Amino acid sequence: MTDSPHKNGTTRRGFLAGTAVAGAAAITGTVARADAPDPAITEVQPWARYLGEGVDARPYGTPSEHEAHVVRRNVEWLTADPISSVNFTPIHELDGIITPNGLCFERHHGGIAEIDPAQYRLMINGLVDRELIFTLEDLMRFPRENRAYFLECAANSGMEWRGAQLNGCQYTHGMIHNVMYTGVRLRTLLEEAGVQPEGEWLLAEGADASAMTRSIPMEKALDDCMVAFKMNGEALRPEQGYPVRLVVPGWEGNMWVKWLRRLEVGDQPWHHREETSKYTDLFADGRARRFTWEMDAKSIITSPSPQKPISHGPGPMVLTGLAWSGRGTIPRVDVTIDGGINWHEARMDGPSWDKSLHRFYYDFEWDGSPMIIQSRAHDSTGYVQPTKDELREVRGENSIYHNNGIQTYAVAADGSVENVEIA
Ligand SMILES: Nc1nc2c(c(=O)[nH]1)N[C@H]1C(S)=C(S)[C@@H](COP(=O)(O)O)O[C@H]1N2
Ligand SMILES: [Mo]
Repeated sequence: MTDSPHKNGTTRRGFLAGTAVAGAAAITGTVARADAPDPAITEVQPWARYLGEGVDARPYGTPSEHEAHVVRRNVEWLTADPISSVNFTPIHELDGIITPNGLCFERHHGGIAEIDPAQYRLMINGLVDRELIFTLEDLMRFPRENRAYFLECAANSGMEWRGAQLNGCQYTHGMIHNVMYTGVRLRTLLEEAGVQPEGEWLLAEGADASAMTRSIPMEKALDDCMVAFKMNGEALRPEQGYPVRLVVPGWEGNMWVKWLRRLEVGDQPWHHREETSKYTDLFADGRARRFTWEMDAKSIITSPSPQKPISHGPGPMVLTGLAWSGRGTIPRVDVTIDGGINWHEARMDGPSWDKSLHRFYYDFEWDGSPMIIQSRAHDSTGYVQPTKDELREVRGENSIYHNNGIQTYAVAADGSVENVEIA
């Protein structure tokens, strides 16, 4: 076997040679321990002294008890009550691009609807040739597809418009998840109903207590929207709209109606609370910015981050994060560790799918001194993620939604990390 070049020019041979000398790790730049004997490897450990649980002990598997801290969390003072509220995906603890089902952030306006799948119905009415009602079983008989898409709430990072607020990317960027959906193209169902020529808008309505409704232009409905019943291979979770939710790729999460019960075809957009007030962006002069559905390109370093400080000393380290765009893929992410003086092209790894999360890494040798770290996404349309100040120049500081500005972290010599802004 040949020596494969390791990062920083350290080779496999260098690694092996290094293990011969106690304390050589720092010198060779390897991360493995050489200070034997290490009881964790030389002693028989407790878990090897007894037979473990058998195959039927855990019919539905859950994470190790040592991962109990990896959970969705909310910020209690953010909303008045947990029924119309939000919690956040622990993105600082995850890797790759897929969000595990139990960790997908939740945003409900009227709590979780608990729907009996046998009583589930989806209705298509309005300007159609045939008004239709589908059962869940009916939906399963149409050709289906599998696609991974991110869902980002338009309010993600919304607390940060006036300056650095919340210490942790879970809270500042965790209103996002990325799931592999299985479902039927919305187009297939609309063709079954026969959309009439004047039918230019679609009203999607949820079956939950909030009966949330959103207007969606027919062009988008006929493009890549899905009526999904599986997430990451299994049934949707109740929190995510069981048994059926609308998937509106690249567009703000609010349009992805959960517990989908009705689709009405009309000739103009509907006007209602969600659309006219809550999810409207304000410009500095008070004018409103409406119909801002596509999510702009954005990125966030997930580790190191305030909840994920550096836990080791100087030497090799992995910086990683997520990037996404509602308009396509992310061919490139830049990373700086000196507050923007030098930018390095990050290493993209994993699938590069349309309107899906992308994973980036920057593998480097940390010299142990403080750093100012940032990431900057470029999407497949050529759009480059703006700084927060560039965004504020256009949108002012009274905005809530669609904050896709570059995040800055200050890393101290002890490895702790803080959410900051630099001029
Ligand atoms: N029926 C219904 N659909 C809904 C909502 C809701 O409250 N009711 N919330 C919306 C909002 S604002 C967002 S951001 C997403 C959140 O999806 P999630 O809970 O899967 O994260 O669902 C959207 N769909
Ligand atoms: Mo949302």
